[in-house]
Amino acid sequence: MSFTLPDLPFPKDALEPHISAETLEYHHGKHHAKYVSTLNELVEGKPEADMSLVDVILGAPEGPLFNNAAQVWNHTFYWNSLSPDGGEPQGALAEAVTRDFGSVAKLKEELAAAAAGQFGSGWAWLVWDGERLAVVKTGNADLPLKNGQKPLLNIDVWEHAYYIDYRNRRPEYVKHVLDNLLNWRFAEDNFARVTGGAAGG
Ligand code: MN3
Repeated sequence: MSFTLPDLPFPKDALEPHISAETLEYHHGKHHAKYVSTLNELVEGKPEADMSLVDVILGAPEGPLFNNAAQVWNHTFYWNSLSPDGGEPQGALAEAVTRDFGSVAKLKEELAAAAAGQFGSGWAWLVWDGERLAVVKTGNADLPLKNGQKPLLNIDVWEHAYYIDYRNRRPEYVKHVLDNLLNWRFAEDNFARVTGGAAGG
């Protein structure tokens, strides 16, 4: 068994003008693909080859196995966190956003600050910590699952996510994502799953 690169959940040009097809060509077709192929090289002939990706991540010490496995997971989650028609949060998630942040606008401010404030490569996340929603940032390949938090959405802030389209202007890339591309249906599905559909209860 080996780990595989999932297809993008949308056509390569679907996120334009905010994220170009050229960025996705590299980000999915080169970077994500490379994490998958390196992971497969690292687990070849080892018990991890037959484990789930999450089990590999949670069981790996700091180092190449963790980094590549986590980056495979982080990127698949990121593609699903993006959508050309993400809309606004609805239902139980919308209620939780209002309770825990005050408004969707405030949540987006916190995500923008986390994304801008991550020094060097990493990720900004909306998570469920078991009792409330929270915004967190992680460095390099690190991810909230390691801390027992349940991710609902993420934003890649590695330079390869935005350098073709925005050069060094990370906040501009993040603003375009926050205002146009967040897949709230994906976040709602994750929220229902991790809260057992009993949000706020
Ligand atoms: Mn990336």
